[in-house]
Amino acid sequence: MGINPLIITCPIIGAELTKEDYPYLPAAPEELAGAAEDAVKAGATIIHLHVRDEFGKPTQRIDIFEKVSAEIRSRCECILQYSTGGAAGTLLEERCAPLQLRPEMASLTMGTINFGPDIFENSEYTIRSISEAISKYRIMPELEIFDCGMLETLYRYLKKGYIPEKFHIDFVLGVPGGMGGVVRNLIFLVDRLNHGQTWSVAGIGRFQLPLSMHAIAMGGHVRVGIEDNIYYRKGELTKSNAQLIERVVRIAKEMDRPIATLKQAKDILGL
Ligand code: KMH
Ligand code: ZN
Repeated sequence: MGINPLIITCPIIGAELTKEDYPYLPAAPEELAGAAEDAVKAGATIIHLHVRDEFGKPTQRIDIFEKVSAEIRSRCECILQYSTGGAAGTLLEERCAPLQLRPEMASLTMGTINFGPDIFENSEYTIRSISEAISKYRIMPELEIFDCGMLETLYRYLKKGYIPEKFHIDFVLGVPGGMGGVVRNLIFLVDRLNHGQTWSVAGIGRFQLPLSMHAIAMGGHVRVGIEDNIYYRKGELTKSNAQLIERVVRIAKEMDRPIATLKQAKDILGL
């Protein structure tokens, strides 16, 4: 097998964390840009982006996405992937709003799940609406798969033409309410891919490291950052997104998976 560079996506903040949960949380535009720059320096090529308002609350405001994106792009080169999930309960129109800024990628979740104590609503209407906005602005979707039913939904919707033909898949495993983060679940899901899609895994909490290691071994890609996991090891908070990425980079290099350059990542994803 030839070289298969590893694409690392970094979800630098997410919508759920607070400074109480995680004291090093980057939230202001300059802090988010700094976190993205450090993540890219450590090896990430895709930045999965949520933003916060002046009060630290998750928001889908276009002006803030614009400001943070400009700040990131002035500091480093990367693929920006906007969240269309927002926080659980964010209205559909707000979830789509930042897409008009035309990032290279955007997330799109393939079904409704319990998300901890909340409901992350993604009805057929919601998915089709976000998918239409993504297509309108010629953005590459990353389809977020939280359980095997969402993969079935993807195949049904592909047949119906609800989802663009080109996409990247991200398996999100270990969310309370979604499929668990054990390795056999990842193997089961990857076995069910039948379109030769590129895929990554986002292991939540303690599953981040073992699932990353398995994805590296299986030829997939990884999502590593504090939106999904704030611990470096049990009982020890990570200092930063970059610290989590640096460990995965060390492991990947030992396993003959060089870290993808920006150009390689774009080629692999077909951007
Ligand atoms: N914050 C979660 C409810 C995404 O970014 O598209 C949804 C989420 C997924 O984070
Ligand atoms: Zn997200």
